[in-house]
Amino acid sequence: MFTNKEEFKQTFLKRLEMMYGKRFWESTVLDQYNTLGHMIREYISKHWIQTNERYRAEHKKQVYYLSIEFLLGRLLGSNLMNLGIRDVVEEGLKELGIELSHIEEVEIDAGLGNGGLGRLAACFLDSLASLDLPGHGQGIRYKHGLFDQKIVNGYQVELPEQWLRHGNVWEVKKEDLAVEVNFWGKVECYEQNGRLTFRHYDTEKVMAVPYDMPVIGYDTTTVNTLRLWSAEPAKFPLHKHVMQYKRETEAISEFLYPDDTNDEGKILRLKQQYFLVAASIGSIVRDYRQRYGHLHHFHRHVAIHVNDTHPVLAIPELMRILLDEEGMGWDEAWHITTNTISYTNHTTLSEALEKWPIYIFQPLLPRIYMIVQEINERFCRDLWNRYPGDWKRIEEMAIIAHGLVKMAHLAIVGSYSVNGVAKIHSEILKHREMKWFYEYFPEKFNNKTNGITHRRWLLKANDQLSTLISEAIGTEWIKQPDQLIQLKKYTTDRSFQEQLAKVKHFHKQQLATYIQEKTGVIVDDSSIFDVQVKRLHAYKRQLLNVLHIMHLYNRLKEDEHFAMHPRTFIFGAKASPGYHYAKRIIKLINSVAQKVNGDEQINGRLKVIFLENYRVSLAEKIFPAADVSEQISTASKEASGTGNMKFMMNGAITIGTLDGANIEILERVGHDNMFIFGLTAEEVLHYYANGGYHSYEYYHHDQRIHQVVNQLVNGFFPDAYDHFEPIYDSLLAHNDQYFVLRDFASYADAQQRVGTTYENRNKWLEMSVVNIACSGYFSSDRTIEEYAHDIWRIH
Ligand code: NBG
Repeated sequence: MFTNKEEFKQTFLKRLEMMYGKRFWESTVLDQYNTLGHMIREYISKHWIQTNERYRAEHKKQVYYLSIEFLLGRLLGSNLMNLGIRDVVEEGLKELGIELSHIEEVEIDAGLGNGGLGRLAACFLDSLASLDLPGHGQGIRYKHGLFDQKIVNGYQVELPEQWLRHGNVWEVKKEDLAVEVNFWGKVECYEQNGRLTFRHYDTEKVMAVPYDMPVIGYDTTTVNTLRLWSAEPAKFPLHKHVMQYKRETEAISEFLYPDDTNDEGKILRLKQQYFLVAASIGSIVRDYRQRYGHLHHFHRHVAIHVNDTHPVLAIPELMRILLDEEGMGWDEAWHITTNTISYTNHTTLSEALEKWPIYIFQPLLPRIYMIVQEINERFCRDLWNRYPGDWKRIEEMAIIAHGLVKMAHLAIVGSYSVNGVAKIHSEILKHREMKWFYEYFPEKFNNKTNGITHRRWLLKANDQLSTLISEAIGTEWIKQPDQLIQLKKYTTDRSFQEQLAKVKHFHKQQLATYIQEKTGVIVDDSSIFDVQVKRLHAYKRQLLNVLHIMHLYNRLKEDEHFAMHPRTFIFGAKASPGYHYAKRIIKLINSVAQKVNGDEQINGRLKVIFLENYRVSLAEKIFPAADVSEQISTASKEASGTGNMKFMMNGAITIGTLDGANIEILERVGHDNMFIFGLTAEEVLHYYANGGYHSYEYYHHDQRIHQVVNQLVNGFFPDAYDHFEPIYDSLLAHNDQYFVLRDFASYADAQQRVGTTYENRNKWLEMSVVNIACSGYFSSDRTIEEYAHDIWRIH
């Protein structure tokens, strides 16, 4: 299409005129963005087709990654980079008088996810394509992704997100590939040719219409597919009001649920889950039938991965197709299903374990419910044979019990692989949360420590650091991220350190400018940028961070000789709209910010910034500018974390607990290059088993704690007089479930070490180099290679 700058310019101008019927000088940035997007689509279309043809011709086993969330962010920049045409395009545009970066900024993030789980899915797609692996995503094309967050008077306000308002250049609607999905209705059972046959009738039909997005690998011609399903009315039913039917149907793909731990709006949520699953499996099976005719060897050519329990209905849905449509017997259908499906667990928080009341499940999905019942009965019978008389165990392990369908149990029973997302998390699953299942199915359990795509999070987000690395160790690391380890040679190299410092400072200046634009606050770019960005959740303990900031502020006020390196504490976090406690923490951060930033007496040594609407594109600006990475969850609670890896890869030093993947970061960098504090998971779990601890004692005996906790309620924040009482109560009256006060002293201590270490510039830079050097392991390429080899068996 174009091979050099001149050709690019000509094509671009011609395309723009054709698409918009105007001259280049009349065009808007949005016109230019869309033009570029179309050019890229055209550029890759041949490879997209060829990739699919090659997979067919070679009879490659295909992986389908089913996920209720894909947190993609912006695509223009990463697509240009992966195609290797970024420079040509950038230079060409420059000659036309436009900055590529301005065009990139008009793209609205595709925010079809809440946090870690959704972003992991996006990183995995990037790695699959970049490693030339036949793996595709299937998800829901929500009309509105995760809400836009505004901060008004320090409070979070949610606005509907509208990523599709200017259309989506990356997608292709494939109306001819729509799949019909059935809800409600009745099931009849009759005998045909000597076997029981089931018919689901009088159903409400919804059309699932696929929109395909190309997933472009880095420096390869592989283009995989992310298929997002949109709900549209099918045949209008007679008995229902037409408008009501239309509304109810479209509601299915209207909103992403803004909660990453538990779910509301039960029926709609379950509808979304079945919609995703029925559409995905329907299209996978249709495609498979065309290629192979029958489904007897389905599991040899197809792997279906369910990302957390949300798509777990894939198990009974595949059974339904094999039994009712293919006419297979139960045993064969079960064999195929349980050799096709694999499952990842992403949390042990009990409030997040999905359980559906039968009274909701059964009427909405009557045939699926029958199949789940049968799976449950057969499983319980097997348990009875293995543990005769052990009623308690069987009751605990059953898929259906006490009026609830337990989705995690269904996932384990109906899949061949169950994995956690970091070593400690997988161990907790095996030995605590799912210990009976581990005892029964030990061969299913395994660990796959999460990763992040170093292409977006280093190569794209931090061009300057990438160049510096390549100048030092060559460019192999881009294809083989573990080669970053070569950087270890430069740990004490002064000149390398200085260049690294320069890169960091550049990004800090950029972020400081952004902060000033957005908040009006001027921050010192030579201060320590200490960052905590992630969803707001009690267990992630943003509160511990804030209380410590309040303590620092108190010291600065009380002791004019108190010496500390100036710090800028930066937060970014969305709270689920119904999670009132989390929203109060956001207000607290903003109240502290207001107090601290406006106080001239402390002479700018402390600043607190809350950046609103934290999302992928903002994250790309933040990670490269961070000095300190806050990973301070209550040990045992954060399954893995992936932000921790992004910080590390950009040279930030972690202050963290021994939780999730922090532990594996520590294994690589060692205690000299990380600030570890707080209770261990074992200690935390021991406390829980013994009724918790006495937070009052810490409140009474530690003067610092006493002071900051009192300040929550004594009028210290006059603009929020009663607002922080529930936080105060959570710490004292409710005995501090997340051990904030218990870990306070240890955290304050570690923070002090951070401050003094930073003053030793060379030592700090040395640590930074080590962190970058050791970060290659956390590339999602490594993770995906493990999934491909151990779970999916694809090449
Ligand atoms: C999250 C965990 C994180 C983990 C991501 C990705 C959910 C349900 N879980 O610790 O809390 O990094 O999943 O695995 O979003």
